[in-house]
Amino acid sequence: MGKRAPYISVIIPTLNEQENIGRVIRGIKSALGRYSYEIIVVDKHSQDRTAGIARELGALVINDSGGKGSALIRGFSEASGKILISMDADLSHRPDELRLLVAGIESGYDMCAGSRFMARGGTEDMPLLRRAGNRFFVWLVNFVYGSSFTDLCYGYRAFKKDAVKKLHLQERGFGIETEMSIKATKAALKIIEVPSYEKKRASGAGKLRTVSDGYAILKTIFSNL
Ligand SMILES: Nc1nc2c(ncn2[C@@H]2O[C@H](COP(=O)(O)OP(=O)(O)OP(=O)(O)O)[C@@H](O)[C@H]2O)c(=O)[nH]1
Ligand SMILES: [Mg+2]
Repeated sequence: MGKRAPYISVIIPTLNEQENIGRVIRGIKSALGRYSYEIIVVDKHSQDRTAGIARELGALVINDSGGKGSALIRGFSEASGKILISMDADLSHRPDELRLLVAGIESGYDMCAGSRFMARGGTEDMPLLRRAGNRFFVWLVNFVYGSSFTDLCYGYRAFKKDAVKKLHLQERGFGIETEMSIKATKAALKIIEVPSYEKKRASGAGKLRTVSDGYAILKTIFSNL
């Protein structure tokens, strides 16, 4: 991590991820070695050693009491890179895909979103109900907003910093990715999807609740009309 203003900011929301966060940060470091970058961990007052481990490994740790969306919004506002990347802390997102996300932005796109459902993408972390829900939401968003996404509720993405500012993101919870995609479409941002392979959460408990968070995502879809 360089001392100059970083080129890339990786923003990681965390809630009790002590078994995973160290490996994630080390993975980012080896993937981004030749770039200048910063790692911002936005932690919801984890009861475990998440914050301590992240700090020891050189990440900037910020506390935030809200949900995943709140953490990402906070992280984006604190970031000083030109390219901002959102990434989960549970090793679902492979650090070796970071360069592909960066390449999307360097090619001139405003948002480069990982997709599990395009050729060479995939997931090993999606039970049937969530898969069906995501598929329905992708269809609904494309139908209502005229977009052509292949994935929606997936948080491994890169943005041009100026583009994030234009989105005025508000979602505090797991609706954040849906909001990003809808608002990027409405703002006519240049969007590209790149294949991503989502691994199973390495350790610890997932925080998303399929039914209640699914309902929140549905509300997000209609509240942005
Ligand atoms: N700051 C913050 N981070 C959160 C919160 N909820 C989840 N996270 C983090 O957001 C990321 C995604 O959450 P997950 O629990 O992995 O959600 P998911 O991938 O849909 O669920 P699993 O498939 O079960 O892992 C992880 O890095 C979590 O630690 C929260 O309320 N606040
Ligand atoms: Mg996860």
